[in-house]
Amino acid sequence: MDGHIGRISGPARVAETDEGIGLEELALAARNHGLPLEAMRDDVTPPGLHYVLTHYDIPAAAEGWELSVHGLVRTALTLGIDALRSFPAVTRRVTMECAGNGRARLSPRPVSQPWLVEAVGTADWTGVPLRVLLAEAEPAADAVEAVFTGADHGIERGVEQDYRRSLPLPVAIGDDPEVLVAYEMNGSPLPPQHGHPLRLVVPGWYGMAHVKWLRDIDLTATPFEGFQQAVAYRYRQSADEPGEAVTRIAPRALMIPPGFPDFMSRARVLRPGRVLLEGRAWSGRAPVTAVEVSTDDGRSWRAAELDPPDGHDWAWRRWRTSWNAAPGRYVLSVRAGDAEGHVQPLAQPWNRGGFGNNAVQRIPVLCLPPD
Ligand SMILES: Nc1nc2c(c(=O)[nH]1)N[C@H]1C(S)=C(S)[C@@H](COP(=O)(O)O)O[C@H]1N2
Ligand SMILES: [Mo]
Repeated sequence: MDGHIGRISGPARVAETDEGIGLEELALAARNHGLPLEAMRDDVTPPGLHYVLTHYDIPAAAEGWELSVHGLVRTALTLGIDALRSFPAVTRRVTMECAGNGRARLSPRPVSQPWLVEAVGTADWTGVPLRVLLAEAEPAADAVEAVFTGADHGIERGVEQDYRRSLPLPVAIGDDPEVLVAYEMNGSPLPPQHGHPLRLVVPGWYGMAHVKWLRDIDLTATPFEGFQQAVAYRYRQSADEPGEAVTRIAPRALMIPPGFPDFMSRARVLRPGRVLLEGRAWSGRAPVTAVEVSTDDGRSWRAAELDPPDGHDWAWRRWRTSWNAAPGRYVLSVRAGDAEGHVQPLAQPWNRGGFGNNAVQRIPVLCLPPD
């Protein structure tokens, strides 16, 4: 499972690759999928091309779905979809990225969904701000977290459980970013794989926080210690340290691979002359301020042109530059930096779960001799 971190033995040894684990990874990779990088041409990811990550099975969305808001509140709420739709709707453009994006490049490779760099997508999400629902419910003074439960479940470490994650109350009721209880994606009801009929959208946070098939919100007096919070989704080097929680998205820029593929040489092939290099950049921590491109495998860098802010503060931004390609072999890279000074590293930030690996993308390119 994404965040299934119990089966590797630390940086000094390679990951286990027995048949059972190999098949588990194949099963995950067969049900989930990434964004074809050429889909970064679009501001909003076209239907069906947004990445998908489900840990368990997609639950049936029965008629009469209800969201319950309870626990440390003055007024417990039970809201059907029509009741949620009767609140003023807001739409936010949000880039979502799996915390495991980049995992497949790590060495040793943590055994889990083997993303290269494609676990990302951008959608217009419509729904009700969570803070509006919580204001109706009136949290008690001693509430510290909101715990969100999805309708899907499975067994983790021998214990059957629902997919469940929490947010600190200040994040849940914050207005920047504003957390949404969403019922539409790109103007249509949520598709089954993206959480139909309800999901959480937490702008700027890695995917695991955006609980799909949302059916329950519980306000609690103590921090949630469940599997997907306290065991999975922690940055740790060894199994016995508590580690740090995985929260916001580290900056990343990606390039649409130019030219066309040659699977034998694993290089992109193109012809000499001017080549448009373009892609997207994002950060869940602070606005992206700079994007740089390298054509010599990271030895030298030059600035790319970054689109100005367009009011979608939690969505990726387009960047582009042009390159005069001469015959030869190259490795193209791109890196983003944000307003808080975070810059993408050249080397992998290794951890047991393979989270937050935002090492720069490398694209081998072969530029052919002139025709
Ligand atoms: N209920 C539930 N919510 C979930 C998950 C899940 O397995 N079950 N996966 C999480 C993870 S790890 C990610 S990366 C995102 C993926 O959202 P998407 O499939 O809509 O792109 O959903 C999150 N929400
Ligand atoms: Mo994820």
